[in-house]
Amino acid sequence: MSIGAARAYTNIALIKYWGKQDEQLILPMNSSLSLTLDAFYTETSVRFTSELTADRFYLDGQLQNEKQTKKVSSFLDLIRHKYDVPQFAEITSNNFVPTAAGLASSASGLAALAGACSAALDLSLSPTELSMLARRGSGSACRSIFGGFSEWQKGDSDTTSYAVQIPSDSWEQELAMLFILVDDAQKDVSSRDGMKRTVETSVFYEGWLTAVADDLVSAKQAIATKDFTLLGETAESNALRMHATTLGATPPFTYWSPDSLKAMNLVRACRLEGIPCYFTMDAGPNVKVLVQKKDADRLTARFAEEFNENQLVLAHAGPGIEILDSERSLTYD
Ligand code: 2P0
Repeated sequence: MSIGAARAYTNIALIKYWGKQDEQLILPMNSSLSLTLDAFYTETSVRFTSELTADRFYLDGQLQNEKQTKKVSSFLDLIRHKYDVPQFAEITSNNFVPTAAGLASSASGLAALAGACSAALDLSLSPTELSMLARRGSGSACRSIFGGFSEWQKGDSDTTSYAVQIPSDSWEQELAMLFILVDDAQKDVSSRDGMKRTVETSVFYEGWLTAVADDLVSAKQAIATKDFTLLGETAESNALRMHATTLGATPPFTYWSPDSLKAMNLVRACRLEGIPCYFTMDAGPNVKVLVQKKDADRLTARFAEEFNENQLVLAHAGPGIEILDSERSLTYD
């Protein structure tokens, strides 16, 4: 019997991953760049045992059904195949989020799972190898291996596509991100389905690929020179470009809801009022606002005038993956 456990924090992309060149290997069409955050994380323990005849997955204390276990089991199948492991596993995973507003993240979840498997099987992987492995579970998970800023270099094969930490002289410690949790009245399009539809059908996808390469250069320059305005403007434009591709898909779709627009407009108003801040959005209606730590309280107070306080969560830069004492983690059962 082998046991391992890990904690991984979620990350939010400032330059988005949007589209795959290889769906099986999860190789992206473009490189991306993210900030790992402290406010949302997942702790996962994995126990491989010959007592089981199928994987058993507990999420936040609830035993998951076969459909809910599929993504985890597919990842474990990969591990079993790659490392010649015959056993099934019991997986216990807990998402630590400040509210119950659907903020569970595949980035933190699959990164923690990869770390727990690596610990359980004593694989002695380097951070780069762990990033490659986490990528096979969920693309964005490869960036959560590292704290602070990380860049997922797209590569063109299983061993050339992984994240690296971006040197920043700890500049990320001066930044914060305010999450605006927005109700979603629409039917969800998963990020996996959304990016696939966009790559295959969007008349704007070529434009995205051209723009994102330049945006990445600008974002890295901004980090190197600690230029908050350049980083914020680049991230906001990049998010809008990603979301523009969904309107050019067949059938068209959008992740925006009326309250997403309200939050975006409030960010623009805050800038005019003298609070430098910039928004980004992912495959859902929530809006995330990049701000300097020194302005975070003012920004939060301004948003509290227009949104409920329980819709607002302030996050700061977070650490990379941590391997946990597996005995401790098993007490979450
Ligand atoms: C990102 N997103 O860079 C982008 C921006 C959503 C929008 O990575 O199919 O859950 O498992 O590789 O990592 C969400 O996609 O997708 C994502 P898969 P994943 O953060």
